[in-house]
Amino acid sequence: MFDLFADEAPWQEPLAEGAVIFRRRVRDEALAYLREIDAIAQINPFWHRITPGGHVMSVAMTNCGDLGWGSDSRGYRYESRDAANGQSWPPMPDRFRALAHSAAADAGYADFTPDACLINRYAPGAKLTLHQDKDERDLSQPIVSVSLGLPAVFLFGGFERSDACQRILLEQGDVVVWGGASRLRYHGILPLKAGIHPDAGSYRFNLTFRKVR
Ligand code: MD3
Ligand code: FE
Repeated sequence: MFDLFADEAPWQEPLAEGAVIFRRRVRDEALAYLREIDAIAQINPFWHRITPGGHVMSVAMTNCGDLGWGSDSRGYRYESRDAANGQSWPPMPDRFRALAHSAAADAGYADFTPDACLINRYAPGAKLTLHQDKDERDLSQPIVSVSLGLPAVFLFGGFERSDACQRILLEQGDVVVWGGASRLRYHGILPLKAGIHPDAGSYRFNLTFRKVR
């Protein structure tokens, strides 16, 4: 079949105050992103964190950059070493750093210099329950996210866990900048629907760039 959308250019949509979605922004570079993720995971493999409540997270995680997000029975924190093997995190690839900086700038956040990149890996059924990201020191700094592989339904809520949520499909190449009034909104990911993606197989990956310190 002739693919009417094969040459579709990226486009952007305002999501909420302070939040912008850049649809398909890195779609043409997806394989390069996936190869960088593979190289990072060769050194610091994905593993499943334990929540402070004692549950094993369904999302597997690794990190790159100076700091990595972690969780154990004592709480959530950013750490300069991988608790699984005592190694520091691999450096943030130039491509990652440049994208985070340029997407933030295009959304109106100048000078975004992330020091952490959390890499989430979703297998079928993996989910992220509604939460706020508030372990970073300066909440005037945005978070930039990049979605790769299988699509997922993102839940975008309000400032209370019980507030109604918008449902937004995030697909390979989508980049979202979350800042300003959106920075403390509750959000999550519904259980991943099984599928085979031509570039990423049975997984979804998500990068989140953060300025922690
Ligand atoms: C909205 N990750 O790692 S990225 C996370 O797809 C996380 O793996 C999801 O939530 C994922 O913490 C969603 C989109 C995202 C990231 C941070 C946000 C949305 C956000 C911070 C504030 C508001
Ligand atoms: Fe989050």
